[in-house]
Amino acid sequence: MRYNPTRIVATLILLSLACTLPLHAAPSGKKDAAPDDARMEWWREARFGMFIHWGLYAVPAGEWKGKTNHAEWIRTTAQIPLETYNEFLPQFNPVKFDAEAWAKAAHDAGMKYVVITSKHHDGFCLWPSALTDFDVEGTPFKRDILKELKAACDKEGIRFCTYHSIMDWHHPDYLPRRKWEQTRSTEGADYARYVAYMKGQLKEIMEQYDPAVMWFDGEWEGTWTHAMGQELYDHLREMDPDLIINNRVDKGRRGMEGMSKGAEYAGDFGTPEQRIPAKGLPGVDWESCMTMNHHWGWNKNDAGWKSSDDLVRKLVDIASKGGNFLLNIGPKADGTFPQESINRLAAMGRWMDLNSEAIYGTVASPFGTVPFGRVTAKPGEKKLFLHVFEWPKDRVLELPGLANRIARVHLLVDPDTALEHSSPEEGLLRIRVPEQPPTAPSSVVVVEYVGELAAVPYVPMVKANADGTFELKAAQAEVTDPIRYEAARDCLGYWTGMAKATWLIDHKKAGAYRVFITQACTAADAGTAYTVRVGKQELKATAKATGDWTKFKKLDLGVVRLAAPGRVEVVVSPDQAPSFAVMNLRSLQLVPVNSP
Ligand code: H79
Repeated sequence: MRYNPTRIVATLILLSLACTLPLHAAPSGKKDAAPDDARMEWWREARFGMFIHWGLYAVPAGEWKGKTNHAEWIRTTAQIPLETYNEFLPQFNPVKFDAEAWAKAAHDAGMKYVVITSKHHDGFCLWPSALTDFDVEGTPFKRDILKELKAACDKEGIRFCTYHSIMDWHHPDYLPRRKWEQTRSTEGADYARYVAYMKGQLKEIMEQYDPAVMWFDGEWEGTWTHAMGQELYDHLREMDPDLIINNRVDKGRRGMEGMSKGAEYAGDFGTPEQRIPAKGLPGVDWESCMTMNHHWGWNKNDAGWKSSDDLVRKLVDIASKGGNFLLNIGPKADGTFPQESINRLAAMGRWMDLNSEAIYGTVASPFGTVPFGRVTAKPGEKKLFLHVFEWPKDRVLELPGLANRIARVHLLVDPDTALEHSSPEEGLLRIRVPEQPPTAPSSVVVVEYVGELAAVPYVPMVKANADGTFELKAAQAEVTDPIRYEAARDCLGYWTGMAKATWLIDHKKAGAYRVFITQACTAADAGTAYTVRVGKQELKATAKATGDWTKFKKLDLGVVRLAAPGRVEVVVSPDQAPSFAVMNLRSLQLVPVNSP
């Protein structure tokens, strides 16, 4: 077979699409919408929460026998025998633990809920459980960490929630054993008895600490079944009808992408881990959980901290797609948060102090990712919040895709000063903004609109150069599937079907224009007939061989006449299905012809 990089890349892209689509399905089964809306209300409003991974693994702090890349998985990643791991019990004495300081740090960062590991995969319990000795009571510390944190959260007005691992590397009845742990006998082990133990512990947690969310994990091993997940979901909801439960209670999670595979699986929200979905997921509840560096549990050697600016923009990105951000802290063995985490929480809090109105209670906007940043929406208040990451140097902010009449535009931090703006024209709203961004890394411009929010597809309009030539670049085209803009080659590629590329030009001068195309095509694939339509006029051509997909040539296609000034659509589309791909298209040019 002939080596064809374009074909290979196209195949890879199609394959990766096939693996990730559809992005989501309903996260949960078997319930009627209305009561769920009431139950989910606070959670949807919240948008920002704190994850806390804390347990015995804070003692080794990620390091074992010279290797430094461990954390909460250390018992397995370092293959530590059970008796050796138990030796962390007498070493766990976090005397500086101050639940009120933790809850206050979450509150001041703008977080509305806290999810703490009641038990991680290692099986260690942060509360004094009557059902095991492998708990905080078995350490010198003895204090009930969940109880203290629950009280502190209540005081700060933060919802207290718990993470609980289904997988358990400590309980003798849990199965399977790790592969490297085959010497630990499974004789007499009874998984059903383990499930009863876990349910007993969950009952303790529910009764003593009344969590608002039960966040399950470690559900993927074969011993845990869909029937068990559904049963546990129903059981917990019966104990507390308001309880919110993540989708890892059941077996429907689609890997680390985290959304559920279908409505037959239990769980109230999807759980993307260490990632943010590329697009909003309308009508689906989801929460991206993420670390501040590369580990969940405390790792003293991990210096890979995300910047505060990055974290603020991630929060905005997630909110603009309709999700929650569950941002992790891995407290140290002395009971304090790492200073790097404290600094980042404080920075996010300073940003939230000025901008939280554009986060809390917002929903995904229909605009997706826009050139300047992201957009959140409050349809009930008829407000859009433009989160500007890239502040425009020319002081003109452009929102593509809005069709509504505009009531008023202002900076979120300066509601009394109305900003000048255009009325949306061809779906483009232009706003005059001050020179400096008020709250970098993301500054919020509020757009109050009239009527129901109406988003329209937007094609940026191309204006003529000084000499009257229109330069229609690949990057500016509006394309249909499967055409894609290839940045590396600066062209429209993957043109393997009857797809079209469209530009809109804004011509001021009537007259004749000569049309040129800059394209590339192999000899084997050349010859596809296509049409360039300029307004109502059509030019017919065939894709020419240029030697290679990466060798571009500029070709003369003929002359068109543009009458009275106005907007004209320019469309390139094949007349026949290509045998492989139509061409790689870099640009069109419309050059004024001087003699009339
Ligand atoms: O608690 C933190 C991690 O310790 C825990 N989840 C976060 C919140 C975590 N457990 N495992 N992992 C992270 C990564 C493991 C992923 C895999 Fe799988 C488990 C790959 C294969 C089995 C889950 C199930 C993802 C794909 C299938």
